[in-house]
Amino acid sequence: MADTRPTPPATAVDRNLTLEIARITERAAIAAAGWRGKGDEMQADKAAVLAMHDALNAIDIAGRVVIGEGRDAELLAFEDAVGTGTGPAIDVAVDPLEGVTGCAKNVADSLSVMAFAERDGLMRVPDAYMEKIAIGRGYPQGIVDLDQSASDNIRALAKAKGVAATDIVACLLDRPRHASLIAELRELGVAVKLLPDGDIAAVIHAANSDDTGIDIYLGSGGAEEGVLAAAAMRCMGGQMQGRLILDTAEKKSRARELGIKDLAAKFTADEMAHGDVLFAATGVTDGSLLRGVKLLPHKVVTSSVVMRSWSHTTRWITAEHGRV
Ligand code: VTB
Repeated sequence: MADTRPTPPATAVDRNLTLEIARITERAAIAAAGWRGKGDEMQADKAAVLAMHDALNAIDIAGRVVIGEGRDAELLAFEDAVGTGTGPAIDVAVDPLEGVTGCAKNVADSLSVMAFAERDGLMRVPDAYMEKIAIGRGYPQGIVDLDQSASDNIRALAKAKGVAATDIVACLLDRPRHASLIAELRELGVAVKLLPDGDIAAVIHAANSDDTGIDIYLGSGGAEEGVLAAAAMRCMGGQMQGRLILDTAEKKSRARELGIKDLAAKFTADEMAHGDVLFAATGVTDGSLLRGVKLLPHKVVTSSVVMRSWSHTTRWITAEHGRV
């Protein structure tokens, strides 16, 4: 079949970086895997950060960290230059070990995650929570909205899907702060899936409802994870909104410093991650999205997903890394 797609714009991210970005999350996941089940979150995170940093600095991009390990971090700090410095200008979002607790306890859904975007393609966010809502593709634009109650969102979604509210599966982080939201969903008879961690994977699950059976992601999680999830959503299609929870003067002033004018604004996936975007994740522990790293005597096996927004391509990559 002839490829009749239009040529990507000059600003698009070089598509060959899809393999490079997967190599980087693979390296970070392999490094973290050595710390699975050791009960040491800090060492697990450190190993993933170092491996991601080193792998990232080996590739030919003029990169800049926009979502990173914090302002004062030793490696992968906000605004750090990354890559060899030669090559395309890329904004980078990293979460070397998403779900550190899951890794330290060796339970499900610990991942290494990263996104690349065109310069200024990723929203800068303060260290804060973000209220999030996400559904898959195929629904009318705007049927769910952070300004509607959870019940109204569920009813609208069920109606659009042609099912009863009791057939809707919602997933959210299992946190005390979600108690009233969970009660509201239960009142409607929604099937609630509670996750210990990992709301990037949760948003991906909601976008992938044919495979996962999850219709909607709701609740609050990290703002940085929100931007990474938005990058994935851009690649997969579907709808997402995020709104920062700026409950202290410090968070508000940091948001302003980062250029956010309307502190109460809802942001779409497109606003959080725009232009051409690449997203990659590699499993550290076995999870609902990806298999964890397999450390065998003669090889290491990794399982990753890599996506690109321009082409809406999703690649599932199993890689065998020989040990010599
Ligand atoms: C989520 C989740 C992460 O943080 O963003 C969550 O995706 C939000 O913070 O895996 P709380 O844990 O404070 O609720 C993580 O759990 C990572 O810590």
